[in-house]
Amino acid sequence: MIHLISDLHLSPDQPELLEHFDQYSNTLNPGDDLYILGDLFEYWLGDDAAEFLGHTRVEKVLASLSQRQVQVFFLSGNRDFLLGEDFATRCGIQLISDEHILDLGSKRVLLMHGDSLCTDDIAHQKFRSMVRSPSWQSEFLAKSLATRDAMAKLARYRSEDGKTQKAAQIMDVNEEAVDEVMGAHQVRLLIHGHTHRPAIHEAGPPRNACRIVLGDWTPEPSWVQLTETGLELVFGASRQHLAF
Ligand code: LP5
Ligand code: MN
Repeated sequence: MIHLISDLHLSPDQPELLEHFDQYSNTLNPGDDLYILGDLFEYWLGDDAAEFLGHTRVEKVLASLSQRQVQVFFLSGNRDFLLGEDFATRCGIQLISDEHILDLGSKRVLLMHGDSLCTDDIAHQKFRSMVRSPSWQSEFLAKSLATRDAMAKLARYRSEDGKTQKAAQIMDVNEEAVDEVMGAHQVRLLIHGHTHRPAIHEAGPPRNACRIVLGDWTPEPSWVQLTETGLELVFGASRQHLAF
């Protein structure tokens, strides 16, 4: 079985989120695959900052999954794009890139975090291209943990403040961007997170495409279970199905 989650936004300030993740992890079986589609963490300052941020227990939960033969794949989000190979090695997980193709044999599925699809949000796309550049990242990672933390907190404050002034539509995906990326990868199924608007969007002919949006984990976990014949999206008390 393939499982997909995103947007847990784990933070030591909200220990119940890690409890939920631990409980969810224990429901997965040996041989299962877990895909984390970004924003596992509230924010990430680099792999040398796990202890500073109070995330050592998260490493243990991830490591115990790989010890139980559950393979974990991680695709980073706009909060944890600085998560790297050191962390992955410590936890026994595998990093995958945004726009990852999951090949089910009979079906190819495109996996993304989703923020790159919000192309109407010009401020975010500018911020994204800055912080995703290798030169910006190496400069940032060379700073002290205290400086990085102060910068991240300022960015978080500015982001929350900015969102109060943006229309909801601007913070959703742009349909043309969705069509473009699905066309470029020749897929009919896209699964992403980021917007925290869990849903199954189906586009009839001529596109015959489906876009699945994962939910966040507040107040309850959200996930997708995927097989070759269909999927189930769970959020809150809602369970939605899609047959292929
Ligand atoms: O994350 P969320 O849900 O609040 O909003 C996102 C977009 N915001 C972001 C910014 C992140 O929240 C910040 C993450 C911090 C990561 C820590 C490491 C890196 C530190 C970086 C330090 C510079 O992605 C938001 C979208 C929203 O999703 C919906 O799609 O609208 O986009 C923005 O808010 C764009 C803003 O322009 C971001 C402004 C940040 C300004 C940073 C200036 C800080 C300079 C510090 C210099 C000392
Ligand atoms: Mn996000």
